[in-house]
Amino acid sequence: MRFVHTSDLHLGRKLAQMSLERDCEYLLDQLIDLIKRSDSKAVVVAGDVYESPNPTEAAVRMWDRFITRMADLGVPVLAVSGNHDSGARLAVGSDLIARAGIHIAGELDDVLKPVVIEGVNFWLVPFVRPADVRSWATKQDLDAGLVINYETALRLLLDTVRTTEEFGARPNVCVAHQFVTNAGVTPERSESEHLSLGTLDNVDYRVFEGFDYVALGHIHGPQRIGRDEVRYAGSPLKLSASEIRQNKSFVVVGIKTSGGKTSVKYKLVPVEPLRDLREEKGSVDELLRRAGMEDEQKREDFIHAVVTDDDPIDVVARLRRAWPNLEQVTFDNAITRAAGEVQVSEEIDLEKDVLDLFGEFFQMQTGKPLAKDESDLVNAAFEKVLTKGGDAE
Ligand SMILES: [Mn+2]
Repeated sequence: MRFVHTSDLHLGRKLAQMSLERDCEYLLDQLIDLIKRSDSKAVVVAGDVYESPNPTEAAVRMWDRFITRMADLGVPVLAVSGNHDSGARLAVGSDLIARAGIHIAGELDDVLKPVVIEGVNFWLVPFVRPADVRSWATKQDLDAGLVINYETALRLLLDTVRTTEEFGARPNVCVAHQFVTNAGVTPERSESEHLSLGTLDNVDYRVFEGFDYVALGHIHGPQRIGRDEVRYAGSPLKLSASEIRQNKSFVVVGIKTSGGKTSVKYKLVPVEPLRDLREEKGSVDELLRRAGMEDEQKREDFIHAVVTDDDPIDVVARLRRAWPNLEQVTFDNAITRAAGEVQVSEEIDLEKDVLDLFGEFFQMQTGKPLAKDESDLVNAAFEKVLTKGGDAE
């Protein structure tokens, strides 16, 4: 059987204060096309359906339309709540809509019964904190110290799954939304994931031992963790500047059983964004020239501009006229380079001439000395201020 694995849709998220609604619709259309084209029998959404536990109305409508279209197609949806979602709100009416093939796990109770599709078990594990597992665990488990952090909490849950009769009966897919690592090595991360501080929330990939495929959500860059079959699909949209260089994709997973042996194949299918998020670096003149050569659609992209001029004027307004969806402007010039090398003397010599002091400050800020016309200007300004001050006394 074949299915598509995606995650981290973050419906309702904005980029540079602009709605991504059209972008999300465009990508959900692509997802549905891919499901049809690949003859997939299910679609997995591994958490962070929404950007927020209180999603916008537009986001709820989008998800509603998506699951309705999937139900009409007769292709089951297997979704879990992520750390951005409210499990209870995402899973509202889940027992009812499960009858239409839409399976949404938002609470721990959903974990212990698999959804069986075409002879494959899907175990849906919503994002859980150790405290959730502690209130679910038996007193014996707790006394034995089995739930002390994210890893031990998840291990207890999955150990329980592994001892079920169903687990031994069919190939097993686990759907989860956690921070999974290999021997404590941090995977490629991006700033839009909102991970908690520290590393106590990480879970070693070995807790998924015995599962034929682990469909993960949470990390936004597509990657395997520890083995090929433990995989982050990544977010299909670039959600922050830190994701500019990621290749966004959906995963098509194939599971085959013959002679009692299960084999898993997977393929990454690139996602084409409606509007890309890309970095453009150069002087303002260069950037404007480049923008002028782009067609109308390309100029709709989100632009992260890195400006190299030392004395740029009115940059944001000028760039926004060329690229209306300017995401952010940062600078890589003499000023920012000097900022890393600033040395502040411990004492300021107040005996020094005020123009000399200003000259030093200017050099610290810009990395170059005052030019003749600049120092004339500053001199004139100081003269004016200092004389006026004298008058006031
Ligand atoms: Mn996420």
